[in-house]
Amino acid sequence: MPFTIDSARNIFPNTLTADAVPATIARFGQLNAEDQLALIWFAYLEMGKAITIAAPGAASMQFAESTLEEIRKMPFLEQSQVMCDLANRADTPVGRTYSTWSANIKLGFWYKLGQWMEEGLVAPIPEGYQLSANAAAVLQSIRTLEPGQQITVLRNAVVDMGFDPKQMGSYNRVAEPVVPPQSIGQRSQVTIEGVTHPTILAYMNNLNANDFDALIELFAPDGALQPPFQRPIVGKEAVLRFFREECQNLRLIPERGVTEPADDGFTQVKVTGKVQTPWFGGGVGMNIAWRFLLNAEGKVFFVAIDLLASPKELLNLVR
Ligand code: ECH
Ligand code: GLY
Ligand code: GLY
Ligand code: GLY
Repeated sequence: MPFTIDSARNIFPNTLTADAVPATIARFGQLNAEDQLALIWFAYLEMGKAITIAAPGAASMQFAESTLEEIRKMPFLEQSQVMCDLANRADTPVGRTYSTWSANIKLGFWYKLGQWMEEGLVAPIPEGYQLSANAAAVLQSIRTLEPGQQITVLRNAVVDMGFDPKQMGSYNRVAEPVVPPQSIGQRSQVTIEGVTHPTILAYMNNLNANDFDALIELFAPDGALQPPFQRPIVGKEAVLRFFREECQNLRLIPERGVTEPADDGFTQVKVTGKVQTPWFGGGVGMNIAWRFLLNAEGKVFFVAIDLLASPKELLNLVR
């Protein structure tokens, strides 16, 4: 039977993903807005003792600047209301603007608000704020996650805020400009124990070099990419847009893998290793699996990127 995107999602079914992440996010989503904001504040402060976040670049901050200025000028009560409205996904002008932003702009916006909260320019979480029992339990489970899982929970919480874009009709997406790809001479070349397929090596090397135009040519026209805990993004145009909006300056450090024949002349490849985000650099190595299904022409028909349950999973290459 020929592969479909749906059947491709099940290759290497023994891969153990970090299900604690979506579980935690679901519990977080049940909390009221005040608890959500306070919980993130506490988690962010605690995590900040162990890992350092990089300041967002000016190129991404420019898009949030006028909204940030607007908020800075408000009285504390209004500032708190704006933040609660974002957490509540309320239909407000700020909530609508926020929804047009890429993940990095949303993160940069909160990064700045967090700085201003520390400096006393934006309403703080009230001193002595008592989390509800449920919120305290969610914070406790975040503490037990490994750093790569903690930052994934934070990122998802931030990405989910704002007015629901599905209810907005048509609007222009706002993302930071695409940086030029690294020059050929500067590029690093990965090596992967057990994997020599040129498509896989080129995938890693092109993504590391921000060469999204070369990267997308490795995909089949109807190819798909499934980011961690998300539905597949289908078709070259949508995948290229995702690369340009969300995948700049990542560092992929694949370590090992297996290559096996599949039905219809397809090839399945599982690779495990680390990924670093520009937000935390070498400070956080996420444990990742890539599950590739290549078609008979050697093009990517499907690739899933999974956040693994534990470092032990890096060695799990069984089918
Ligand atoms: C404060 C309190 C009030 C409320 C809020 C606050 C601020 C919170 C802030 C949070 C900042 C969080 C950040 C998180 C960043 C996480 C980044 C992650 C990146 C993961 C990337 C991966 C990439 C994988 C991929 C690979 C591919 O091969 C294909 C592409 C792709 C405190 C004020 C809210 C400031 C900065 C988790 C895994 C490998 C799929 C992308
Ligand atoms: N500081 C990391 C970024 O802007 O992506
Ligand atoms: N990484 C420290 C904590 O949140 O527990
Ligand atoms: N979206 C890329 C990153 O957060 O690092």
